[in-house]
Amino acid sequence: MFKKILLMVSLVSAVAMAKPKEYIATGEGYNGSIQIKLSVEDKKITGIDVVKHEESGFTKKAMNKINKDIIDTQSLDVDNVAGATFTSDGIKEAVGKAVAMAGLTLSKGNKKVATNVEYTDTNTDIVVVGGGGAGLSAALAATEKGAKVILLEKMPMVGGNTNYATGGINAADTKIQKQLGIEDSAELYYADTMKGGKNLNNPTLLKKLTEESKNIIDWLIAKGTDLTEVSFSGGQSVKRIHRPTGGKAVGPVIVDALNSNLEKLGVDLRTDSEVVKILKKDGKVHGVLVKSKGKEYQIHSKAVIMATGGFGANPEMVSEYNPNLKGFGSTNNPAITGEGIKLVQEVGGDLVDMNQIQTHPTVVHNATDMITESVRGEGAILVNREGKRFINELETRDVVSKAELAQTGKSAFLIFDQGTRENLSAINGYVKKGLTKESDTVEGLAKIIGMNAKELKSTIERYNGFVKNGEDKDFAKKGLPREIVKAPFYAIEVSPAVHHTMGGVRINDSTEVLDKDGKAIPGLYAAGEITGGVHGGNRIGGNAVTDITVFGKIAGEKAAENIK
Ligand code: MEZ
Repeated sequence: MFKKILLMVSLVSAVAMAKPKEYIATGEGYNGSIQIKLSVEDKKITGIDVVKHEESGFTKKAMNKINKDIIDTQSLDVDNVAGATFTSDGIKEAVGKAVAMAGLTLSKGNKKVATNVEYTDTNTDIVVVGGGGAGLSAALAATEKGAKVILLEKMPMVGGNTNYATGGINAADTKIQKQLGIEDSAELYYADTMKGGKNLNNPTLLKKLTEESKNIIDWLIAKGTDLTEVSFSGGQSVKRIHRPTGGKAVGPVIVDALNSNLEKLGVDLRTDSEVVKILKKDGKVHGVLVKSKGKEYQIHSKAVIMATGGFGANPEMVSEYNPNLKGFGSTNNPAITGEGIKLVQEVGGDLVDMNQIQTHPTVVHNATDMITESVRGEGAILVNREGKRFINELETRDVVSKAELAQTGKSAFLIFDQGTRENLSAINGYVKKGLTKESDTVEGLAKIIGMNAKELKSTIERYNGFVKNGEDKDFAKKGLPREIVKAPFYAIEVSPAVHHTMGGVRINDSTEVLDKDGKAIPGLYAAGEITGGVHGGNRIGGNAVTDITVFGKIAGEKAAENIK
């Protein structure tokens, strides 16, 4: 009996000894702390689990990749995941601390990360090129219609520019607007957008966009997207920009929801996979040539959907098409470099409106961080260096950008209060990143930003009077949600930077790519910022997300129907 107990005790302790040791530590990510659990066995890292974090859902893949790379190389000298730099750094910081607790010595030098997937030539029904909002919508819609889809993304993770979309998604006549008592219609939405686009928008595409907008909100919500609030954005005559609860950034929420649906359906998603050629034979597109991990292979398909985005992060292409923008910064994801547009051109696709490039007026001065238009929608004013307002803050982006460039120093200051911050959680991210200056008094704020305190105070008091009376007597701004009264007060110096390329591939309202004669190229579709015509000469804030999801979904559905 005694022997039996002894045997059991030693078995239990053997099991206990075999268990890896665990260490908990935290690092700072983009939205807050990231807590990890490091498992160590035989002086080696055997596991890294993210226990708690506040990062956007789309960073899940980035975290998994960093963790895997650290384990594979037993080193912290691994590359950050592009587009998720803060998250990558946060993980590394936490792992570094846990490693120190464990007393481990890690290898130095960026060892080559082992890659286990090597692709070879293959067949599918539809290839979707680009894993941003348009590509994810297209892949999901096509899969739901029964097509076999391969989704290719050149970056290590999905989301593209959509991961950066903050303000929201425009839609008219939606159930949410009705619940909130906002009267709107597809016709009014069309009229606002056509006016904002300087009457250069393609009427057929715009009609489709505005009519489908309410359905896309229903579709996105059905896929798990949180959209409950509606606010003002520039150039809109009613509250129309839909966003997640608490004013969270919209893009990551949509990417997360669509990506989760694709994962559930088991769609073949290949990251780090760049398309270098569209294959076309006898006038018909039949696949793509893909470069992945230094090797090329072909995917043969019945249709190809191009959803690679615009060219806002390609300064050469921007200044080639619009020399006035030479030297401007960009808000775009570094992946948005326009190769997809060139690939479509190579197979005969026509381009439209290529010189129509938009700047966003509130980008941190001399940096690339976009401060969402919703900050103005929620009550911020813009003042110049002299402390004076100079424009209706909710004018269209071209108008506000131009007015800013005419001020001393070619920049302006966004001024808002704690009331605005409390209604827009995106601001918490700006504060955490150190983009804001703040003070408990207007005078204190003026001092910090080097502005005449008396002038700023009198501007704010005058503006608060307009809010009280419901009329902006200086600039006729519509939407005066709150006075600037609640401390602390905040300022961010901003100036315009390239934000959206309105031109691109010519399509019809079924998203078929058209050639110079206006004929559809069989088997080739395009959706999202790679296309041109929807936004005309100036895109209204909140219309990009509508564009990518409405036309992404149409592309997936049409391609799936047409291959039957
Ligand atoms: O549509 C946009 O680009 C948008 C709403 C940006 C923003 O200011 O948040």
